[in-house]
Order: sequence, then C-alpha cells, then structure tokens
Amino acid sequence: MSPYHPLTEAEAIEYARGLDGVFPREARLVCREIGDGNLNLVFHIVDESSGRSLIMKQALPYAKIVGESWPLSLDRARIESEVLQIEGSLCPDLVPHVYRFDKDLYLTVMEDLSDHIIMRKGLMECRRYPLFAGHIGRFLARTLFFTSDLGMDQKEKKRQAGRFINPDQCKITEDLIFDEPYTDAPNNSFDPNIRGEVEAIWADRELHLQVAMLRQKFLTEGQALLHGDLHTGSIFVREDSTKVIDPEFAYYGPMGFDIGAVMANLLLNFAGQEHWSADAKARTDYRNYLLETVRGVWTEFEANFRTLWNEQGTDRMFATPGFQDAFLRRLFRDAAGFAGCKMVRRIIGLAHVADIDAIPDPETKAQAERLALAIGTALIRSHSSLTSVDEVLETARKAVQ
Ligand code: SR1
Ligand code: MG
Repeated sequence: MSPYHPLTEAEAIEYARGLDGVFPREARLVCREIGDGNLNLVFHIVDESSGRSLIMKQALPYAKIVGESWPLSLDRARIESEVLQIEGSLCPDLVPHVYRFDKDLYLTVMEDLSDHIIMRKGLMECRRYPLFAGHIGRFLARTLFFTSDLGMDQKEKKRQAGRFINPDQCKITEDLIFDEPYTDAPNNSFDPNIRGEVEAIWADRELHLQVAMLRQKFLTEGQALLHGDLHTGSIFVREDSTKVIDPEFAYYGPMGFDIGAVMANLLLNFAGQEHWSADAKARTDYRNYLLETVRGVWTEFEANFRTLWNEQGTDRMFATPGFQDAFLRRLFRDAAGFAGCKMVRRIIGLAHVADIDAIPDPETKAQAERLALAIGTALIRSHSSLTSVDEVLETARKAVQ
C-alpha cells in the first residue's frame, strides 16, 4: 500500500524531528499549517528553543479550491522540487533552498522565507520593491534561456521536456485561462455587477480568435521550462530580496507565458488601486511605480537575455544577424497577449486575486474589475502588432481615463 497520506500537524512535527541533522535532539518543535493557496498543505515548523525553522510543502491529490471532486496528480510535487533545484542552480539567490524531497509523501522540505512577505500582499499595502524588476528580469532571462534550445544541449532539452510533462496542471491552465472565461462555463465566478461586460466578452468573436492563437501557443510551443504560474502570490519579497516559489505548474511551454504572468499581476494590482491607495495623488504615484516596474521587468529581461544569447548561445544558425531581434519581437508580443489572458481569467474565471477580491466596497470593486477587463482585453486584441513596452503602459493609462 502507498505510504502517501496528507499529514496532520502532529505528524509533520514527527517527520521534521526525524530529518537528519536539521533540529537538535532537545528541539521544542511547533507547527502550523499555513497553506493559503489552491492546492497544497504547507507546514511551518519552528524550534522554539533555537529559533530554527523550515517549510514542508505536501501536495494534495485534489484541488483544494474545489474539493475532492477535482483530482490532481501528485507528480506535480516531484516536478516542483526538481524545478526549484534547476532554478536554484541558475539563480541561487532567487529561490528557496530545497533540503529534500520525499517521493513517497510527495513532500518538499525547504528553506523558510518568513522574513519575506508575499508580493501580492506588499503591493496591496502599496509598498515598493526597487530591486524587483532587476531580480525577476534576471530570473526570467536565465531560467528561460538555459532551459531552451538557445542555451542548452538540444538533445538534453528533449529529454528534459519529457521529465516535465505536467498534464493535469496544464489542463487547469488550458481551461481556466484559455477557455472558460470566454463562455458561460459552470466554473466561472464573477461579480454580478459586471455581468454586462462579461457577456460582451463571451460574444466577442474577434477577441476569441486572438485567445485561440495564444491557447495554441500554450498547447504546442515547448520553448523553455516555464515556472508556469508566476503570479505575485508565487513571489516572496523584501526590499532587498526576491524569491520565486511554487513552480508546480512547470512544463515546457512558450517563454512569453511567464513574462506575461508577472506583467499581468502588476497590472491587476494597478486596477485594484481604485481601492488600495489613500487618495488620488497617492494612486497616481503608485500606479506610475507599477507601470515603471512593468517596463523594468521587460527591459531587464531583454538586456539579460540578449547578453546570455550573445555570450553563451549554443546554436550557430541562431547567431544569424536579425534572428535575435525577430525572436524578441515575437516574444514580447506573446508576453503581452498572455498578460491580457491572465488578467481576464482573474476577473471572470474560477480563481481570483486578492488585489481585486478583497476590495470591500462593491462599486469600487466593480470599477477595478472593469478596469482589469479593459486592460486585459486591449492587450489580447493588440498583442500581435505591439512593438514596445511603452504601448503596454499606454494601454493601462488609457483604460484609466
Ligand atoms: C484549480 S487551481 C486554480 C489556480 O491556482 C493556481 O495558483 C493557478 O493559478 C491555477 O490556475
Ligand atoms: Mg501556487
């Protein structure tokens, strides 16, 4: 019989006590299950004597957000721990350290990042992270470049793509991002105050055509090993530090999907600033900060990626003059289109974001939702002709007016 079962807090303490060389024999261990995501158990274990702590993350065999009627493969826990280690080898300062993976319990033991906060929460408190764009730009450039045909052995890349087939998680994305928001699907969940805007999206065939193009890319373009769910709830921050967590949706997909995820979540917070800012001046200032961060994410990514390509590219034909520019032009367009889809799904689809959903006043919340839909749909419509990140910023500014 499989030893797998979801641990209780008491069992998590016993498990932690048994880890070699982690806690002293006299440790006074306490544990809290702190998982607030949609899918897993997360145990925070602290030794009250020494202050030493760690995180143990265990996959559940179903989606917590819906219940046991939505089964999920536990293999995502193996994928997550292996991807964290690959990302750690490429950007050691930007991910938590993995101490061990238990393949029977689908449990990863990793560094505790309690001295950071979840970026989404920080943005809802209007905090600023001056190093974030540089950090995430480097993370995106290194993880995407070195797992792609541009920067690794191409036979090894095919073997690696096989190790990271992640069908259950991909199906969630395919349904929740690239299908259900565009039809009257039972999983959808949206504010009745914006039904008019939602129905207009359901009827908009031109918009659907653009989403279909992006959906096809997600299904078929295995460019690089993606994080796969790089929203601001998957990023821990301090002013001086950024840590990417939770790559359980990782698979070989289109690079623009990860870049677009970061942009989309900054823009969702931009929309939520209808509520979170103290007054009109603070709102304008913080929105400008968010837009400059969107710009920084792209420009830092691009600069790092071009340097890696020029200095460490592995493919002779890809060094042909003009190819790099064409590649990056297309990648930017993909990122903008995916960003649009990721905004729309958080307003109409099953899983939302607190930047919008935690707004207490119904009219302000509806206003923020309309703004997010306006920016998201504009990016989807225009993505295939965009040429510069300034146009993304302009799209957001125009939607506010
Ligand atoms: C059923 S899981 C819903 C969402 O939570 C995750 O964080 C992903 O974004 C997924 O789409
Ligand atoms: Mg997650």
